[in-house]
Amino acid sequence: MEAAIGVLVSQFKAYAGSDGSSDTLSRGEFQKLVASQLPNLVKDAGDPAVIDHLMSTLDENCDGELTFLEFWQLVGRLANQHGGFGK
Ligand SMILES: [Ca+2]
Repeated sequence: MEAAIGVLVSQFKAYAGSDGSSDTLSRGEFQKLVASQLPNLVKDAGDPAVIDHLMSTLDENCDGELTFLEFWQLVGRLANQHGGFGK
């Protein structure tokens, strides 16, 4: 699990660092991360409407950027579905 957390953090930082603040994901950075890192777990990852919807459900303070903790909710949801844990 520690290795998995390390991967999540380093990948988040790599994508967050491409424009603006290196601590948060812009919409564009989020789209790139989802398309390349989560192509199977996120259905229709290439659809801009899917990205907009996900972004709006994750961006709790509605500032157009995802902090790690905002992004982390998606990891939890996907892992929950992947594990078949239900709601
Ligand atoms: Ca935010």
